[in-house]
Amino acid sequence: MYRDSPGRARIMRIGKERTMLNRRQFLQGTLAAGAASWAMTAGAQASAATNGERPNVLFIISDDQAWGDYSFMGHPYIDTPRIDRLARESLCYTRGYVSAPLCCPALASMVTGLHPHQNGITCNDPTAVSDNPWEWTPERFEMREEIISAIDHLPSLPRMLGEAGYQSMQTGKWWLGDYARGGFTHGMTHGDPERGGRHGDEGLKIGREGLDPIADFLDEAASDPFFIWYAPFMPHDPHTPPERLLQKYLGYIDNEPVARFWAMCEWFDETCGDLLDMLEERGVADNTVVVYACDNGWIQNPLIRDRFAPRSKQTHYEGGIRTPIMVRWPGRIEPRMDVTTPVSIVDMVPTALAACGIDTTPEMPGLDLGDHERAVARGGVCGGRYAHTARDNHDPLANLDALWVVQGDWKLATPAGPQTTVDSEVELFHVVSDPHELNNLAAGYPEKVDELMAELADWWSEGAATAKAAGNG
Ligand SMILES: [Ca+2]
Repeated sequence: MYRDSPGRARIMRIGKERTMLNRRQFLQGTLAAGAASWAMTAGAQASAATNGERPNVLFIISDDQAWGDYSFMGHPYIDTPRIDRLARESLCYTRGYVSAPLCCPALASMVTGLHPHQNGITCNDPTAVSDNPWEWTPERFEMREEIISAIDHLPSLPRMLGEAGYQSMQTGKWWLGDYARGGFTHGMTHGDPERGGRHGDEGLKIGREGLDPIADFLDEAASDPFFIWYAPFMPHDPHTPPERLLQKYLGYIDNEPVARFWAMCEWFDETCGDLLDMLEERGVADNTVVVYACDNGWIQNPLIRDRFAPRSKQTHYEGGIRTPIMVRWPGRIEPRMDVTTPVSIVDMVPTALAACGIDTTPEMPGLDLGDHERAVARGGVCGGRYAHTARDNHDPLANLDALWVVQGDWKLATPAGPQTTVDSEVELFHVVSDPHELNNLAAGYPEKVDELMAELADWWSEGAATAKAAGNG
């Protein structure tokens, strides 16, 4: 059993102290100061650079794929030749972590560079109005609007790049209303609830139905530097791969739900290849920074199609939070496979901004992943686990379930939050030797537990304080 410690005591107080934004205060425009700071930063940099010096940026974001579901990560059956090649050409960190194992908060971190307890986006959907979590009423749509309106004021990568003269294209998953609210100049998602707006609507066709909208965007935006958000609804369910791929994987395993998921991973890989080929064919691949990550994990339930197994999506275990994260910039970032350094998706925005010569905002905790020495020196990363459906629409903190820290070879996870539904013990895993987290070593290493608890508490309070400094308190 773990001992009482100052770090543990501080984590137990989370939610009892009002360290985080109240949603209504947030909506009253209290983020204006933060918004002004990013605009000034981006504007200053824009005047100092010319178009020819600035690279393009492409984010490739997988949806619901576990860290091991790639050939280059050692999967015995799934073929991912195009992402394997991207990994070989990249500075690839095989120990990447999401900010939260849930689509909407994870994607929000990828576009704002902030953790959920900083930007207030801590759930997928507002509170349910009945026992049916999928029932929607006008009031619930209003609650969604309240949650997503955060993006109107938060720093966002396409908005910051736009200040520097970039054109930007949103495709695929996007939870935050119309693409323009995120600062994109072009996009597919309208976000209109009357027309099925929730997590991407028209955008969800990308990849599954081809890449024409991106080709059209490139035709139109070729004269300016560009940013593309490619977050297809893949390999996410519905697991509807082409028949040729389904038959291939049914030849490997006599289990259709699993074969379908494996086939989806290869189908997603094919679309990534088509997209990267498109950059090559247009002669812009060498001047494009490609950043790859997945938004959360997935372990296929072998008994039920389109359903996930325990310890994957929505949990703090490696099957939920770990993903390879890679950066490719030919001639500028040396390809390397880093299998030891933990990194985070909150690093994606600082990585893109560094390549484009734009400063991060003071609130962004991440670093430029192209700076390998800094990433190694940092040593570890932290994150949270939050409820899929909000417990209190006006209190983002009420959705917190657990916190975790990965430091070197170790990982600690603890239940946290005033309404947590996680009833596990504090868990300490030596994740390098035990990547499937079978042996909880907390009882045998009380000093390591104390050390990581304190680190976790520091990270949480620093993030919460930064949110306050930006006007969220
Ligand atoms: Ca997802």
